[in-house]
Formats: sequence, C-alpha cells, structure tokens
Amino acid sequence: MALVETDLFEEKKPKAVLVALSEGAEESVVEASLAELEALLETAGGECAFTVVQNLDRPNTKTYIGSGKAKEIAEAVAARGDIDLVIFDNELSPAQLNNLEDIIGVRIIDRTMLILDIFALHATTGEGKLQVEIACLRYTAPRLTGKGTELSRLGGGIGTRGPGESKLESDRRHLKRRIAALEEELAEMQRTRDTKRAARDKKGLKNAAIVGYTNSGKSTLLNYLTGAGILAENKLFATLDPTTRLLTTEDGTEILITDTVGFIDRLPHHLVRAFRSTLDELKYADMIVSVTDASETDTERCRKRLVTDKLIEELCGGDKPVIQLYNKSDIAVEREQIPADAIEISAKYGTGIDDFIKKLEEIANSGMKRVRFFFDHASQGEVSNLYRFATVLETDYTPDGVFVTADCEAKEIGKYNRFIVQ
Ligand SMILES: Nc1nc2c(ncn2[C@@H]2O[C@H](COP(=O)(O)OP(=O)(O)OP(=O)(O)O)[C@@H](O)[C@H]2O)c(=O)[nH]1
Ligand SMILES: [Mg+2]
Repeated sequence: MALVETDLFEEKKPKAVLVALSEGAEESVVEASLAELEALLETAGGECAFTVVQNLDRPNTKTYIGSGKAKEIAEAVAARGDIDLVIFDNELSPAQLNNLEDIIGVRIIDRTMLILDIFALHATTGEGKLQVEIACLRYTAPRLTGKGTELSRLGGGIGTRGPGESKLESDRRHLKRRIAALEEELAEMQRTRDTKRAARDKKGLKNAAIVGYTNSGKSTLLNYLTGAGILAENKLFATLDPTTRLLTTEDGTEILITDTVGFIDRLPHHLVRAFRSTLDELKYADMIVSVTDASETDTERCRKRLVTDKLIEELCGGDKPVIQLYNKSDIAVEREQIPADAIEISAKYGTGIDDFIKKLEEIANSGMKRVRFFFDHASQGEVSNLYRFATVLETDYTPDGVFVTADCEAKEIGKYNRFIVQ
C-alpha cells in the first residue's frame, strides 16, 4: 500500500475541530468520547483546536449536526484560518460527509476514518497492511466523489494515509476488483496462519490470548512475561499484528500467549471484518486474559470493560475461561471499585504477576487433552497407570512397542512427557 509519509515529525501539526452530538447521552459520556477522539487525533499526529458539542437527540440525515450548527462551524473555521480539518465523533454517511464538506469548506473526516488512518500508520507486517488496505477501500468505495483532492491536501495527511489518492479516484468497479484481489491475497496468508496454528495444536499446547482496550498494557504484559520485545507505548493501537510467545512457568507448565490488536468503543466494522484472521487468534484460544487499565477513573474503566466484554463475547463466544487483570496497579485510582474477582497487577513493575501465573497454570492444567504416547517394551508397565487419569481411545501394537491415543487430565500429562509423540 502506498502510504503517504506521516506528519508525526513535521513541525506544524495539522489542527482539527472535534465535533460530537449528544444523542441523549449525559454530558460526561459525550466528554469522555470526545477526549478519546482527541487521543486518537494526537496518535495520528494532529492537535485539537477546539471542540463543539451539539445537544440533539438524533443526527440530521443530511448534515449529521443541524445545518445551522454546521454554518456556525464554517464561520469559526474561516475566522481562525488555521484549521486543517473537522473530525466528527461518529461514522458519517457518504451524503453527510459531502454536504458537510460543502458547507464548512475544509476536509471532513469521521471517527472511523481517523481510526483507519492510525491503523494505516501503525501496520508493519504484510498481513497487517493488507488488512488495513481492505478496510480502507471498503470504507472509501461508497464515499468516492471525484472531488476532494485539494481538500484532502489541506487535511495535512490525516485520513489520507490509507490507499493513495489516485487509487481513491478510480471508479468503484475498479475498487471492487482490487478489494477482491487483496482478499484473495489475505486468504492465502490466512491459510499459512491456519497451518501454523494446526502445528501448534498438534503439540497439545494451551493458548492464552491477551485482550483489552487499546493502551491498557497488553504488550507490556507479554514483554514482562516472555521478553517478547514488542513495541509498547503510550499511543492508541500501537500493536496491530499478533505476537505469540511460549511461557514456561516454574512448575514446568507451558502456555502459548498471544498479544494482539486492542479494542475501542465503536471499533469500525470494516476493521473487524478485515482483521478477521488476526482476531481469529481469540477464537482458537483456550483462555482469555482480559486487561483493564486501573489507572483510570471507575467510570472510564466500566465503559471500557463493557466494550471489551462485548467484543470478547462476539469474537470468542462466551464459553472460555476469562482471567480479569487490572493493570497499572502502581498508579491505580479508586481501588475499592476494582471487582473482587480481578487480579491487580503492574505489567511494568511485575507486581501481582505471580498470582496471575498461578491462575494461568490452574486453568492450563484443568480439563482434558488428547495425547498420543509411545511406550516401548521396557516401559509397558506405565500403560496401566495411564488408565487412572486418562480415557484410552486407541492402542496400536507394533513390534517395538505400543502407540496409545488417550484423553488425559491435563495436570497429569507432565509426568508422561517423555512418552508423548504428538
Ligand atoms: N505505570 C504503568 N504504566 C504501564 C503499565 N503497563 C503498561 N503501561 C504503559 O501503558 C502504555 C500502553 O502500554 P502498551 O503495552 O503499549 O498497551 P497495549 O494494550 O499493548 O496498547 P495497544 O497495542 O495500543 O492496544 C505504555 O506507555 C506503557 O508503558 C503499568 O503496569 N504501569
Ligand atoms: Mg500493544
């Protein structure tokens, strides 16, 4: 994908006006959402000039906000003369986007496009880039107008780092063909991923997936546990591509742990769809490690937990064990509000990690696992012991010894490690 150079290190950061509708929500809820939009903007390399909130129960179908309000913004923008773009805190329809651009006269983008832009900025691997490009094209296709070239340049890059301009201007049929071709490419990568996963499964290793709101400390946690060396920083969506590492605990339990893309409120559905193969890591996990940032207010934590719990349910189904971690305990606030079933940790300093590992071991060693053993003649005596904790499914005698396939209690398998063939 032809990404335009980032503006992150340019002296002049693009200035944006942030606009939200109340849609009946309380003031504090709208404020929190705007604060998140501002954090997204800063991650994309821009800065907020001022914010506008309109109290309106339902969006205007033509202009999202009221047309009077849109004119007010146009005047304020013209008066200041230093505004590069206006960002709306929700997804706009193609018509709303166009109408607003006509009235306000600077580039208009919406929450979805801003998130897509950050993803484009942070994608590093081929698969990540491909997934972002598909999401961008799917978002852009119905919004093609042919105009907007000069406007987008005014936007200082933000919202344009997806596919290059010339591509956006070609007709929709061309886009459709391009999306199909990219999806085929992605499907090929997915097959490779599936093969790798199958190889891992064969070894009978348990998988844990770390999930949680963006910036909650997932990568820091995997780094602390395994020295994975993943980039962890105070930015939204620092991680897009999944990293899996093997954790061997003191009692010898082996668990594969995967860190992956963070969640956010109203995660654009184009991204969820495009990142399906990445998000599948969650579907195939044996357990989920859900990370919440304990350094935020209880209201913020609850809001983010709700978003996270909903996405876990949607992406992994509701039947997996979930470990709740409240991270950043070193700077936690309103600690009395942290749920009793949660483990408080600091991924940065290692506090509480022992309790977390104990819980991981407990879950990894519970339940049954299907294992194939080989016992040579000298160790045939072990076979009868096996029946105490395993259901033997198949025995296969050979001149050298016997192959046994059995469903075993996971916590007992360790003792038989030397007989395992698969
Ligand atoms: N004080 C403190 N800071 C932490 C702790 N854990 C993580 N952080 C900081 O929180 C920020 C985000 O951490 P990451 O590990 O990148 O968060 P993430 O969940 O992987 O974020 P995304 O990949 O963007 O979804 C970084 O600046 C970390 O240094 C902690 O236990 N204490
Ligand atoms: Mg991360």
